[in-house]
Parts: sequence; C-alpha cells; structure tokens
Amino acid sequence: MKLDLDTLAALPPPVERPRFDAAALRCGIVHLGLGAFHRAHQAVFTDEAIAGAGGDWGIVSVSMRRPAVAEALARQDGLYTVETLDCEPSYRVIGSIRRTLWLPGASQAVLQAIAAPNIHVVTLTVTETGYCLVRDALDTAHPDIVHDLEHPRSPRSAIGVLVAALALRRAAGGGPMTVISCDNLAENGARLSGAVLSLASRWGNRLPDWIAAHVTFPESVVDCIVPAATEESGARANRALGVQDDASVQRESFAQWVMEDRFAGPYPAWVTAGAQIVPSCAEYRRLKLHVLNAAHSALAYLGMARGHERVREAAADPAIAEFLERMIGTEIAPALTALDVQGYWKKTARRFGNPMLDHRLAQIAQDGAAKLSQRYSPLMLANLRSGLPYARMAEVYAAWLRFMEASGAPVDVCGLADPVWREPALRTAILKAEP
Ligand code: CS2
Repeated sequence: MKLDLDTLAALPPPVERPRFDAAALRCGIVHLGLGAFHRAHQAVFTDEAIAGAGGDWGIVSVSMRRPAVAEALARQDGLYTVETLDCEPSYRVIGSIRRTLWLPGASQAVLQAIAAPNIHVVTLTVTETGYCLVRDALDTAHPDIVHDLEHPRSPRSAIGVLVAALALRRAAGGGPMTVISCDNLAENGARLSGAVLSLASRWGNRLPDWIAAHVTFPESVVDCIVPAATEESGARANRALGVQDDASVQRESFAQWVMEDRFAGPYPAWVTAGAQIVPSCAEYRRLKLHVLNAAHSALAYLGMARGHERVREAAADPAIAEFLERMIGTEIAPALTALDVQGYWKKTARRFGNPMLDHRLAQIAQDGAAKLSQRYSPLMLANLRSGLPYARMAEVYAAWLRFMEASGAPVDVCGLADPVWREPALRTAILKAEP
C-alpha cells in the first residue's frame, strides 16, 4: 500500500493530515526546484496557510533536472510526509503540492503552467548556482544560458523558463505575477530580476518593459535545516504511516520565511503560517547568510578535514567550536554592526547540536565556490577596507581549497568570479593559511 488520496484517511492518528480537501484544491503557485528543501519549507508554509485561511493555493512543483521525485509524487497524488526531528519525531502529510512536472520532459507544460491566469506566484529553490550568474550579472557563457539563447522556447535554466513563460503570459494577456527566490543569495530578488531582464532583452519586442511593469521579485530569506532524506529516515516515515511514501523528507522544527513586501498580486496567507512580510529583508539576510550559513560552511570544510561526518559532531569538536566562537566574535560580529550576532549565534549553535538530526557535512560542502562568495566574500572585502581582521574567514576558504584538492578537483583561483581572489591581501591570506 502506498500513500495517496485513497489511503490518506486511514493513516494512524498521530500522523497529521492536510486540514483541507487536497483533492479539490486548485493551483495558484508554480515552484521551480522540487528538492527536499521546497517540500520541507515553502510547501509546508503553504499547506498551513491553506488550512488556516483557504484559497486556491495549490502548488505545481517542477523538478528541474531529475524525474524521480516528480514521478514519485505523481504516483502519490502529490502527497508526502515531513518528519520533524525535535525531542520526539513527528509526522505530517502535506497536501499543498497538487501537480508535479519534470522540466526536461515537459517544458511546454511548465511554461503554460506559469502563463496560466490562475497562477499568481512563482517560487524558486534552484541553489546558488541555478541563477547562472557571474560577478552578479547573467553568465551568457553558462552552458544552460547558451542553450536557452539558442532554444528560447524549450529552456533548461530557471532564468530561461521564467523569461519564456513571462513572454507567453504577456501574449495571453496575463496579469501581474510575483516571483520569489528562496535561495541563500544576498538580495536574491534583485539578482533574479537582473538575470531575467537581461535574458528577456534578447527577446526584443520590449519584453523587459512588460516584465518591469507586471512582475515583482521580492527578496526573501528562508531558514530550515533539511538534511537529505536517507534510507533510515524514509523507513521511519513509512513505519509511522503504515504505508509506503517514496518522497518523504526530514527537517528540524524551526522554520523561518521572511519576505519583502513587494507583491504584484494576490498571495497565500503565509503570515498565518508564521511567515513574516517586512519592508526590508536586509537584517534577516545578513544574520542568516553571514552567521548560520557561514558557520555551516566552516563546519563542513574544517569538520571533514578533522574526520567528522555530521554537523553536530563537528560543532561539538572543541577546536572547531573555539574557532567558530572567535571567527564570529572578532570578524563577523564587528562587520555586522547593530545586529545581535551573539544572540543569533547562540540559538543557531543549539540548532546545530540537535541530536536527532543527521545533517551530513558533505551535503553542505557542495558548490563551495558559489556558497563562500555569498557567505564570506562581502565581509572579507568590508573588513579589509575598514581594517578589521579576516584571518579566520580566510582559513575557511583555505579549508575549502584543500577539500577540493583532496576530492581530485584542484581549483584555479584566478579563474573564479569571487572578488576575494582579485584582492592581493585576501588572496595571500587564503593561500598562506595553515591547516
Ligand atoms: C546549508 C543550508 O547546505 C548548505 O549549504 O548551509 O542548506 C542550510 O542548512 C539552510 O540554509 C538552513 O536554512
């Protein structure tokens, strides 16, 4: 027996079920990037918003690369379990994802979904590298962008999808739309809109003007620790449900979603689900990116070098704990003036220590060049200019370089877009840092 709309009603009582009629729900959102984070975060906020305030806010969720999750969810009528790992694990079936698509197999359906009049919001989790940026501008040499320039109507990148879909929406006389990046990039809304407008300018016909007049790209800050699902976490969910779920995810109980108040049209009652809609995300983003995410990357590279496998093990290593305390106290906090860095870090360190979470350092170590350039680079440049220390931040870059070397992929620092490599003092500090 598998999880689907037929088996939903018979799930054992401790398992929470959607508090709305999932079968009758219509869609109002398209999401690009059907990974575990989306299922554990935006889809849960949306599920809660629908339960609390109603509305046709089902999600059409698009898998950008691999078909497996889209197919598993399709077999399960879009239903899947979120396992929340606090003192006691708890299980909740989410009903907000109503339709799944696999971009390479259904690009026309994806574009039509975004252009449809019932869709008011597009959200994205396509990772730092999915924006195809180089030095903050669209990388027109990126293979996916090269492809999308040649085949604009069957795009491969998230940027290409948005541009083609917005062209279609305009042609259909479609209404305004809000596009929300949910990735860990500074000013993710402005970066996304810059990339979209830049690609749209290749379409001619004043498409950028139409986009500028009809589409907004609010900044958003997302936070929830979502270790990749494992065989064990899948088996725990199946045991709790008593039926098979091939798309379950695990996460911590904490979740935050802060959005800049710049909506072009209607959107779900996410605030009733605990999201914050604020005039500016800057302070939330600075703490999240330069404290939590920065510490995560440090734990990944320093921790793996010392033989650790999981975040909580690396965080409990006294040498690493002291390194983090000092880096945050003497290099990061002074750069983030007027923010309660120490208070935020205390709470974050507790989350990292969660004994129930098996968050693997190797997961965080992925895409290091893009992550470090967001998490550390702006602070290192700022500290260099204002005479503040940056040696420990440089050590994290050095640990990343050694990690790459050990994995057989040595890095040509001169070829990297991150501006730290173009500052001789920073480059020297990194290359000279001892293990
Ligand atoms: C992590 C993030 O994998 C990583 O790089 O730092 O995914 C982190 O777990 C989330 O941003 C927490 O909200």
